[in-house]
Amino acid sequence: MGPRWSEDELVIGEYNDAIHAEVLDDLQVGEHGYKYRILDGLVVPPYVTPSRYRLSRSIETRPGDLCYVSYPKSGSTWLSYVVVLMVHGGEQPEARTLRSCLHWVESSWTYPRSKSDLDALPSPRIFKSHMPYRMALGGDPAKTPCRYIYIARNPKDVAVSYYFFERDKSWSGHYSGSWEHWLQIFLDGKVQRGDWFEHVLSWWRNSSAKNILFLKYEDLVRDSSTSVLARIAKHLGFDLSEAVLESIKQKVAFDEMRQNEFSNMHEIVEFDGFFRKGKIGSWKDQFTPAQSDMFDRVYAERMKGSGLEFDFE
Ligand code: PPS
Repeated sequence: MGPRWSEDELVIGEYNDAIHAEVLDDLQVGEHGYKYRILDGLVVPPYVTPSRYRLSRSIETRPGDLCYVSYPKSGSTWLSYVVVLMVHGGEQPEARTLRSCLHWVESSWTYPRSKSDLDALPSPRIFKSHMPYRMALGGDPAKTPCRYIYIARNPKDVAVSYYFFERDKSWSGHYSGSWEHWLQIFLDGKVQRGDWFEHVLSWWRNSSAKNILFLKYEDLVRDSSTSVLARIAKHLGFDLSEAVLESIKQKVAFDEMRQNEFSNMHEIVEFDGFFRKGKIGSWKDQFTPAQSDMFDRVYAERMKGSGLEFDFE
C-alpha cells in the first residue's frame, strides 16, 4: 500500500500555531519573539509536538530503513538528495518533490502522522530527524536495524546559516533579534535543537556502532572524487558503479539542486533563499574578529578531548 496523502498536502504555507503546534499551552516566547517549546529538556520548534515526538521515538525500525540526522543547517537537505538518488539507482524518482520522498516524523508539518501510516510505507523508508542521540527516531539507534547517517558542519557556518534561516521567518516564531544576540543564544544552547556541542558530540560518541555513519559537510564539499559518496553507498548497502556515483555527484551540486524544481523546495513558501551560499567559511562575512576569538575559545573548551575536528575554511 502506498502513502495515503497527496503531494499537494505537502505544500507548506505560512506557519500557523493553531494548526502546526497542535497544543498551545506549553509554547514559550523568548527574547525577540523566538518561539519554542521544551521537550525532554531540549529546545525545539513549535511544530515538533509531543505527539509527533512520541511517534518518532516509538517507531520500530525494520531492516532496510534509512535515517539521516543533523543539527539544523548542517547539510541535511543535500544529504537527503544523495540518499534518495542512491535508493533509486542514481535517477531522480517520479515524485514531484524531494520532500515527498522523505518522512520527517517529529514534525507536524509532514506525513506520516500515525503508526498505521508508518507501517504502510514501502521499504526502504527514508527518515529525516534533527534530534540529538538520546532523542533519536526509533529509540537507541545502535540497537536498531535502521542505518543512520549523521552529518555535522563547522559550528561557525552553522550559526550563520541558521541566523539567516530563522530571521523574521514565521515558522521559527518570528525571531527578530540581531546577529550578535543570535550568536549568544546559539552558544548558550537556547536555539531550537539546543546546544550544538551536545548534539554533535552525542552522535560522535556513538559513531563506532556499525549502523551509524558520521559525516562532515566539509568532507562532502571537499571531495574532488566520489569517495565520500562511495562511503555513503557502502554504509547504506548499495552497490553503485563509479559512473552512477559520478552522476549523483553532478545532480547534487549546489547550483543543480538550487535550480531543480524537484530539490529546491520552491513548494515551501517561506524557504526563499534556502540555498544561500553552500560554502565552507561564509562565517567570515558575518563574525567580527572579537566574535570569532570568543567563539574559538568556547569551541576549544567544549571540544577538548573529543577527538573530533572541523575545517573552518
Ligand atoms: S535544514 O533547514 O536544517 O534542513 O538545513 P540543511 O539542509 O541541514 O542545511 C542548509 C545548508 O546547506 C547548504 N546546502 C548545500 N551546500 C552545498 N551543496 C549543496 N548541494 C547544498 N544544498 C544545501 C545550504 O545552502 C545551507 O547552507 P548556507 O551556508 O546557508 O548556504
